[in-house]
Amino acid sequence: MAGGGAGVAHLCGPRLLNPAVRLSPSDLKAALQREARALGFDAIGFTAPDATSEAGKYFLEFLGSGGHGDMDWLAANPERRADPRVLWGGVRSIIMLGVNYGPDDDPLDILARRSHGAISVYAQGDDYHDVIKKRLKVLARWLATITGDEVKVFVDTAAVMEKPLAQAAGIGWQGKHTNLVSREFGSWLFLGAIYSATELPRDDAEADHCGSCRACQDICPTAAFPAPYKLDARRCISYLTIENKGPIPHEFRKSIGNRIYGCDDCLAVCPWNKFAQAGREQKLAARDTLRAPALADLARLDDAAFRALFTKSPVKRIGRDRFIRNVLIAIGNSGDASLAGEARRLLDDASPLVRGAAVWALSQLITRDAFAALASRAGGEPDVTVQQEWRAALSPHPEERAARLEG
Ligand code: B12
Ligand code: SF4
Ligand code: SF4
Repeated sequence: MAGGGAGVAHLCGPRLLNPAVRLSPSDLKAALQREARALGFDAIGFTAPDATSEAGKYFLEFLGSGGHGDMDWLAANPERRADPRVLWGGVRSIIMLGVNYGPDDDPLDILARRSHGAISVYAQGDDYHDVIKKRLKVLARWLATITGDEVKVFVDTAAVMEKPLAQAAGIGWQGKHTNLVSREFGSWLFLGAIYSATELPRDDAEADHCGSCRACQDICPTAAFPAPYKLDARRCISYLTIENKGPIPHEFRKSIGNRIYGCDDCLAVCPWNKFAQAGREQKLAARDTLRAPALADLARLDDAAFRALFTKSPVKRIGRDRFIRNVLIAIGNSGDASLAGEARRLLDDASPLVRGAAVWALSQLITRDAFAALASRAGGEPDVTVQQEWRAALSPHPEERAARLEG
């Protein structure tokens, strides 16, 4: 997933080297592999900072096309992300690590239960940033103690292209859906990186094993792939439900279905998942409360209840209002008239983001006449974007009208 904050930890080991532990580079690499596995990492690979120049070029093209949408943090200092040596001139080796978070059921099953919300697999347990970063720090400290050289650790939030680096380190390849696919773990690896000032022997890069398959392209509900290996994040449900701060564009509302936080479709459909195994880290395992929460319950969350339900979960990052916006889109798509009362109640919410989504949700669940009877409420609405939602919902051709308003 994505994140904009600083994710750098500088760790430096003692300069004193114990001759007893002075290891050859290949012995050091083998020892690191053992330590990593003991710490709970499922995959480890080694590469060099010059390994991803091609990816850097594609990244700059992606920014040029505007594919990053409002993720300004992704576009900030692009030269640092495109080339690890610009981020840190002292880097000599990059150690890429993966943690398997394979689900114990089919993540697509929940999509048919439309009165329940689908939270993507990665967000049903504790926040992986916290879980993985702690381990990366322990491993990096271990390395720094042995070598005396400086190290830095990154997971997700820093200017690091984790997927191309993981491919260069042999952990997997970037599939046509742009995520890293592993022959051992399928689509379900979280990634993290250690940059080290020590020279270490690099691994061979993994080759592309997508072949003629295009299952991930075909299943995408919002046609977010303009071409294989290229994602337009602005169309991706993960971006729309997590990164996007404003109203969800009308064009995508129906395709979102009951996905209330992220999306797993392109990952789940990959044939390489036949080799996947359920993750072994309990902290990342799905909490029962987050596997298929009822939309009716979620719609009633106030700020305190939202924070309590999503303690330590990545979902907490988007805040209650954005989350309820997503829940309302799912309510509008549920076809469940018993949820209309929840949408109606949220017409009076303090947040304009929530009120606007409530207007749309209600318009999807009650008859045109019943909705038109509420028209007088539109006049009292102080917020311009919510007024637009009312106008779109009351027009004879709501989606057409909404497209004109957005255009
Ligand atoms: C920004 C971001 C997002 C954005 C944009 C996603 C994207 N694909 O770029 C959004 C919000 C949409 C997102 C969604 C998700 N994310 Co995210 N995200 C990131 C983040 C922070 C940066 C990724 C990035 O640099 N994007 C910019 C693009 C240009 O880079 P790229 O994806 O590598 O693109 C390459 C290809 O397009 C290729 N390419 C381009 N043109 C061409 C042409 C040809 C011919 C070829 C061969 C290649 C090629 O070159 C580009 C550069 O390598 C990373 C963490 C990190 N620091 O790396 C996590 C990360 C990628 N996300 C992750 C996850 C889990 C997800 C989701 C699955 C979450 C969910 N369930 O909802 C979805 C998946 C959506 C998808 N299909 O990608 C994991 C992926 C783990 C893995 N095994 O790959 C990461 C690595 C986080 C982590 N630390 O584990 N994410
Ligand atoms: S995560 Fe969902 S919306 Fe995004 S590219 Fe994959 S299938 Fe499409
Ligand atoms: S679904 Fe097919 S095309 Fe997509 S990443 Fe997996 S193997 Fe590659």
